[in-house]
Amino acid sequence: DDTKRCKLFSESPAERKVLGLLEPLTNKTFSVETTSDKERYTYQFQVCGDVGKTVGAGLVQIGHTEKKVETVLGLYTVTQAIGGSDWVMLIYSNGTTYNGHCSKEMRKAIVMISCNRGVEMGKLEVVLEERERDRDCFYLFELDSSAVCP
Ligand code: M6D
Repeated sequence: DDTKRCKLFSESPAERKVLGLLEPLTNKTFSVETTSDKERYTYQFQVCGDVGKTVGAGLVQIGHTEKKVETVLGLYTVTQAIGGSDWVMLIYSNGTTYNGHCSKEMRKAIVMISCNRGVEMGKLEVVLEERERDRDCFYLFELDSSAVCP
């Protein structure tokens, strides 16, 4: 079970079970490019696996400038998994710190995985980045998968 590579922020059997649902989604890099012409980024995501250059990074943001700056949005070594009847919310914390937002806290990524019986692994979508607040900022993503269906 490759979801065991995820380290839970606070280990519990119930949370482990939720995380285990995501096993069919492991060992695949999900990529999405944002099309806003002001700031264009590519996002890469894995369930409990490495993306980008930083060991432990489960979700990264890569800039489309010459330098291809890579920002860690969250580590799978600092995971939380919350499950409902037909969805799982996967949270990776301890990403690269902000310089001018969110009291310079570390970035955090939330991936909302929703039941869709029609797709084993859907497309990763960027929902938003919440950064106009003092604390608890986050990047939000969505993904459809039959893996979390009841
Ligand atoms: C950029 C991107 C944006 C983020 C911004 C924050 O590189 O990661 O998603 O909102 O950085 O800028 P500061 O200056 O707060 O680090």
